[in-house]
Amino acid sequence: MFVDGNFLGLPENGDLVDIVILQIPYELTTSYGQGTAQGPESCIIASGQVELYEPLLGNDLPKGNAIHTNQPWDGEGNSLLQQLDGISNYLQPWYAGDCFPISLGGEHGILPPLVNAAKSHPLICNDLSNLTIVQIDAHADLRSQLDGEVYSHACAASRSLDLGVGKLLQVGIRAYSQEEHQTILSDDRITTFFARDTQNHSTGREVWQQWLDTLSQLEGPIHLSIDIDGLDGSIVPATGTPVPGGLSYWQVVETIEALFKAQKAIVISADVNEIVPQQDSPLTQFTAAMLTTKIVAHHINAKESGRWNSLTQQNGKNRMIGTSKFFQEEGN
Ligand SMILES: [Mn+2]
Repeated sequence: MFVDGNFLGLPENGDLVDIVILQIPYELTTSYGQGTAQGPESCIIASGQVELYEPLLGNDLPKGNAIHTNQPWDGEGNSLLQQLDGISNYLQPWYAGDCFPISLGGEHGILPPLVNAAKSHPLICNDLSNLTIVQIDAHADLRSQLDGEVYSHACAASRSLDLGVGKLLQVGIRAYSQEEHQTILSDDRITTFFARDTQNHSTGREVWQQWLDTLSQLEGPIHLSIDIDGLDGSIVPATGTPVPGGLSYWQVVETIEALFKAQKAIVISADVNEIVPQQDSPLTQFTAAMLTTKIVAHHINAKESGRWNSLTQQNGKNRMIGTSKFFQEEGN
């Protein structure tokens, strides 16, 4: 039975939730392209065309798992800070450690409220220094501000580090300012693999292997943030700011594989953002849907191998309902 509006068209399974697809149609500061607010819905529609057979699992998805497609974030809030709080509160109930949340965006400005929501995860326990963010992106997103806006998508990684995130790994990076370059060089928490190095025709293979090795050595909880403009612009022409010279589809898949295979790490959540519905062809949103499906499959594989359960089984079903006001200024 195909269910319209559900990821992969899969039916819900009562109250059971193993994996939740969250939709954040947030668009406030995208500087160039328009249309990321329609991204999550377009990705879910495109997911209806993704093959359910997953070679990794040797079976069709969801392979006995309950995939819940949640109602989209309501978009309410009279100011940017209220909206960021709204996003954080929308996400937080799904960060109790008993299911795997995947957020579809929306612009990359969703990352700081997502990180804020992740504080309640049992493996984070309010200490974000435990958390590593792996960021696939064309842009470093390390500006201190863009056009005066500190919560711009161009500052998403900076604000996440400000919240206390312990480690940031970036790949695909090929558009950045001098300030961002300085930050990459001087901040010990940041490791950046530039696209110019990983995509080089003669030496790129070796650098790419170093990236995969770096991922395999990670420890502790991981959030994977895929800005789809990290892929080459030819594959994702409808994203907010398509950039040439980016990663191939298979490089992103290899990154997902390496991350979920890292023996001392556990991927606790992921997001796929900056999706814009492409009009002439569904390639952009279909690529996003394919990558989201790969994440789902790798999470199921991690669960089957016992690595997910062993780290979260102490947690019950007592989800906290968010009342966070983290992003609001005093007196607001
Ligand atoms: Mn980004």
